[in-house]
Amino acid sequence: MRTATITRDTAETKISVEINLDGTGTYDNQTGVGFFDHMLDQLSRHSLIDMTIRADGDTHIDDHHTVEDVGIAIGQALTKAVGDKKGMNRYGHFALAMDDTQVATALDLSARPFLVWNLDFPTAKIGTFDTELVREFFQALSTHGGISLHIDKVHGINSHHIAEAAFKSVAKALRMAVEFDPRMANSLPSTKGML
Ligand SMILES: [Mn+2]
Repeated sequence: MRTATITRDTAETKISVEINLDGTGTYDNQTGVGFFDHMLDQLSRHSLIDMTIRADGDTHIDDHHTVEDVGIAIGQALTKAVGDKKGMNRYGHFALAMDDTQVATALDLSARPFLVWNLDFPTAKIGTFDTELVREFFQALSTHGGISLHIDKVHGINSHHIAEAAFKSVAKALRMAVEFDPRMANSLPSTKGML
């Protein structure tokens, strides 16, 4: 089983993340930010990566530090859990439809972080949640997970659907990328000799 545990303690947030890449999509995510928990649950459920996440952050200010730092910790856990990447697909993509919305993700677990963000929201808030934090989360995940992460909104008019389709689309693409390709045997998905 490819598992990792990360704990991260700063003056702004205290976070623990446990993941299992070879899981069944079982989750227990409690960050103190309700909408964000809903998104993390989607990330786990549709990637089949088991996740247990706890965050105690300075949400009396706003949700920014908590969302960003959970992104950092999940990224670090992912980097640790994929190990040497031998036999792994490495690439993943998924165009996900949700009612009015379609979000397409293409990603590469390349260890070369790069976020291409082509997604906007019609509203600044989803309930009390700032929609701009969705980008902050994926920026942190990309940087600390070593992911070339391209997220495109194809269309969509409802902010809740747009955010949720983004998380689900990334989840499905991650599911593909971390999966083993039996024909690769134990070789590295790169001609460079390292990844
Ligand atoms: Mn929802």
